[in-house]
Amino acid sequence: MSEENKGVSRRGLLGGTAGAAALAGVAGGSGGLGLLASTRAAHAATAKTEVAPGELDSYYGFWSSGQSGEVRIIGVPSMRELMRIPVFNRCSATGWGLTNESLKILTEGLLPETREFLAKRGMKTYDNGDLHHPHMSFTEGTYDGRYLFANDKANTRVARIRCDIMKTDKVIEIPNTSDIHGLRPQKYPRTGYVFANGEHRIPLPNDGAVLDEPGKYVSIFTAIDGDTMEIAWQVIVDGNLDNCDADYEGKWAFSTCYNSENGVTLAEMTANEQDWVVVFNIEAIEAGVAAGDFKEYNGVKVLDGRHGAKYTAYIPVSNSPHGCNMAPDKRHLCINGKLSPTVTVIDVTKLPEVFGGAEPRSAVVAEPQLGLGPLHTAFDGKGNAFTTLFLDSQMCKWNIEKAVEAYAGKDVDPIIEKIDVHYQPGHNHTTMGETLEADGQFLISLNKFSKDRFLNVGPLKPENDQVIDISGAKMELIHDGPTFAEPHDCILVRADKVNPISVYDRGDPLWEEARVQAEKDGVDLDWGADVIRDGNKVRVYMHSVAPAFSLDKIEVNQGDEVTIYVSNMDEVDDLTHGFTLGNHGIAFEVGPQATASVTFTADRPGVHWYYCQWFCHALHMEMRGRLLVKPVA
Ligand code: RUQ
Ligand code: CUA
Repeated sequence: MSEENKGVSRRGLLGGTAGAAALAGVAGGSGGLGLLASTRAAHAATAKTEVAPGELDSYYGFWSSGQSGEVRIIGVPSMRELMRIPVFNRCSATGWGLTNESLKILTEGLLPETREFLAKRGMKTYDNGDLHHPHMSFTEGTYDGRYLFANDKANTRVARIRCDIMKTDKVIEIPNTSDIHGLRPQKYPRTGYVFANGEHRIPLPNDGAVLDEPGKYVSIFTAIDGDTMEIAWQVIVDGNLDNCDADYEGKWAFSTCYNSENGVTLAEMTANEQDWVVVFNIEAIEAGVAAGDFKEYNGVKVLDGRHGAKYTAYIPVSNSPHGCNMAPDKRHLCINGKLSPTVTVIDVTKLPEVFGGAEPRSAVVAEPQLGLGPLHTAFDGKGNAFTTLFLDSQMCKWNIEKAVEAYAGKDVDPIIEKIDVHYQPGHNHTTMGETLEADGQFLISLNKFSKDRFLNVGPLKPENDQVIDISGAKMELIHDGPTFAEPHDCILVRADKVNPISVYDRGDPLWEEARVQAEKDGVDLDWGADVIRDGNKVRVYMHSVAPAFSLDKIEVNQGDEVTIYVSNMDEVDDLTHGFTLGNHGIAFEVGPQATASVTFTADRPGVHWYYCQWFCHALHMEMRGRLLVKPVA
């Protein structure tokens, strides 16, 4: 936090207008005039975010949650939290990480060595994650509503969420690399590839043979097939990978690289004046794969894309660039300077010449100086860009074409307007801003600190996501939205692009294993009320129709391995049941027309009640039964 921010309350500084901010400054920033002005501005602004009771938001916001490991769905502009989708975390409400169905998804994509490592610690999968970048699948340059993809920086994974049911359906661990950070789907012709950056450099293979020899570490760029969630190929690069994006023609992917020094300490990593952006030539890489120009590590085809390779180009930019954002004009790629006050604009139509031998910086067509700490840039689809200034705690609106003219020597100022946002904005995002349908309605500023902006909740403060109306000539701050750790990023998707179902299809592949087992056991998974004994394995098939389970008593012996399948046969919208088994750490959700199951060892003799924990009926409290565990002598 900068010196300025330490002393001064910013609560009164953030009115809707520059005038209010100036007045607050005069008043010392601690109430008085500034607070009044900002209160007035807030009243006028409320109308724009108000979505009346019963009315729907116009955008789905998909929010990352950082170290919480989940994705959250937020209605925009109201900023009402609509849902949480567990991904890399363990969820008490839904049973994610506990049910057999979720454990299958969470474990089947792990590397065998990881499974072994976790088993030694008594774990089946990780129960934490660090989810930074949620992005939707694309078709022809815009969101297609099929999937969301997200990275886990903590445990080197990538997950896919099905947007028809808003549940995670694939989680894979990425081999040969460490700590996936930047993640973006291919925009054209479709996704296609999901590009993922391994941020931290490690030896390849990382088996202990190389330890304190950083010169032998590598960073790896991964392309995942978004349809199969298998790894298509990987490319070794020089430097550290950070954020990435793809173009609108399916030709290129880009990654910002800091640490071109290949250092391992802060001083070493920031020594050079310049780092670079790496451009990946998709066609050349695919040809290299077809021609066999790779080595296999962990069953993955790994190409060498270090300096001099035909697969990559390294374009020098200032030290430690961060955000990497492709503009919807299909032409301009914005590389955010972070340590440098500039955004470097690359014209992607000049990239064939760079691959043909032209000087790499010849593709740079603008480099506006915007302010301190540019991190990420968003677009309005009208030729303007909005860049977060982390150190200045501002949002800077600038014009791309004017920046190009200024770089060519013309006396024009590309900066249109700057407004104060709350402390230290990281990502920002505009409505549909990373698609060809960018519509310039709202801009979100995801601010890392909230400090004095809300009621004090103790030393750990929420973050503050602010909504800015960008539809008019002036930016207008219209809403603050506190959020729990740590929304890194979000996307704003026009509501008509997303069409989830309300009731599951009984044929959904999610519970395929239950279906197969029921068939083997000769029972009806839909309408079962059966207990099948198979040695010391017991399989219980129940269904639920409000307000009852089809079994109100289950008898097992101490030491039995018990699997309980619950099928919710209610066909009504919003009629979710649950299954909680008391004093066993077992609870999960069963959506309408879904099946979910859990397996545990019945090693607590006695009477244990199970109950439905999802309010479903006037007799919801009565929706329960007993598990009788007979002690073995
Ligand atoms: S990064 S604050 Cu993890 Cu998206 Cu830029
Ligand atoms: Cu079923 Cu509550």
